[in-house]
Amino acid sequence: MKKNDIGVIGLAVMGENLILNIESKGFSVSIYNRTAQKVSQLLETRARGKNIQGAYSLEEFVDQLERPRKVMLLVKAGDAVEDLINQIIPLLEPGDIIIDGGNSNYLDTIRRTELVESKGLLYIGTGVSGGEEGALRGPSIMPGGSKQAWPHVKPIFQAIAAKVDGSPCCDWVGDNGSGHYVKMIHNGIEYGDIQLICEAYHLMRDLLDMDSGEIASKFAYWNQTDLSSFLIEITADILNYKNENGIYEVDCILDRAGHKGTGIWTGVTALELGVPLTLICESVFSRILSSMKDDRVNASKVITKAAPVFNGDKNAFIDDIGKALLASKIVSYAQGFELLKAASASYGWELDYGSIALMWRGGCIIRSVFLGTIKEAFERDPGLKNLMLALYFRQKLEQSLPSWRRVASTAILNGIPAPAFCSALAYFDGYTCANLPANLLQAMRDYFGAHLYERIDAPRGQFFHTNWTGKGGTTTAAPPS
Ligand code: NBP
Repeated sequence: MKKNDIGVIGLAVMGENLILNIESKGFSVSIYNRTAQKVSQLLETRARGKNIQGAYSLEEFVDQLERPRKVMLLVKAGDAVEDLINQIIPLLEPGDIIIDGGNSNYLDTIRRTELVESKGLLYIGTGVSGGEEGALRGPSIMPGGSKQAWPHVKPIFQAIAAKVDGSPCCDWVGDNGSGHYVKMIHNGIEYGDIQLICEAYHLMRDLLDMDSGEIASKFAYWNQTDLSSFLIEITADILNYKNENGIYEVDCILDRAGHKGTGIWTGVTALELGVPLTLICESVFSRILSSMKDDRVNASKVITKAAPVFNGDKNAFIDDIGKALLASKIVSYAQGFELLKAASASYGWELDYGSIALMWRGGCIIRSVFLGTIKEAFERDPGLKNLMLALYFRQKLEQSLPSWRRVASTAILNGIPAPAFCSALAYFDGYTCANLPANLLQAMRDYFGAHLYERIDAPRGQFFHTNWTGKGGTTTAAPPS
């Protein structure tokens, strides 16, 4: 009997839809799930009559697969992945491939690649983005790990991935944990995009006193501009949605944001690698602050502050908000790509930034026209120092600057929190400031800890210490390496 092209373990929302997608592209699939009932359920419903074969033990599952076997896990990240890898390794033969398609932490993927390769097998950790719809109709797929495995999975992955202008939103990312790292940054950027949209909404709702339908029409308009993206599009849909009582559903939703941790991982790696990823970190903190609903309600009663008042030109300010959205988004992506560059250097991944932008251009949650422009910028200049310096983005930032400053300052003056708009602007101003006050900072560090400093009139790398009080000795801390 002919063996199957690939096996998928995990029949929740991602697994089920990805299996149907793979089968629809002409590949045969074996399926397995810890709770066996889900296998028969799927076979009797959406998989009925399709080239999909169920297995009720891992041994049976492995036996159904063509060699080199391709075993894809789509289970909850963490212990489930760990347990399954350990169970399946003894059942596989040299050259077989284990693929983790969940949102695993890239550090786990680095470790697992080493473990699996040490057993003579191959490992791929791949980001899969696009949710339920993407999994079924074409996700963005970001695979990394054992490069020898790529030719075996490439035909399947590129067939099922989203396509933009005929190109699949899937390509090889790099060694070990790079695929999951890129997916993590994707999720971090998603946090940033969502936070910016929410701040724009907040200003229109609470400062300009617009209802959801009115705000929806502005997002629908922005979706025809440089801001055109999946998230802007669904924001218009969501804001327009009325429930059975004729009330905008969004007005009935409790303002407590959830998250599953990939934003936190992104922030942690940014701090570790020394990249100022301010907008994404503010977005994570904003979700955490939103979850403190009871504290916020209490503080709003205890502390008095003036209500927002807007006396200006409403339409002009809405236009300002659109420009602030675009400028802040440019900063967010500039920061995200800076982090990718730092990680690439630190882990030796040799990431291709244009290719990553293309992978995110379709299929995934952050898909947008904007990513096409990022791809072009990196294609034109692969060594681009910072995305903000590319001509298109530089011009957009310069054109948006007055609006962006008006939005940030108006939000602050009216007590409407806009941490993503404001931190993006502060980053922009910091990045474009030739002379920051860190001279004073260095002096303080030298004063209290003899941490040394460089001088503007001496070569970089030459360090000085001053006995600021006349009472200290000449012993200093080691110069920075
Ligand atoms: P879930 O993350 O909800 O995981 C459910 C699956 O994990 C079920 O098949 C379940 O089996 C299995 N599982 C669990 Br839980 N513990 C297990 C264990 N110890 N051993 C074996 N199997 C175990 O599924 P999902 O939402 O489809 O997501 C799958 C992966 O894709 C996750 O890493 C997720 O973060 C990622 N992802 C999800 C989305 C999305 O929109 N949902 C988007 C992108 C990426 P059971 O049926 O026996 O309980």
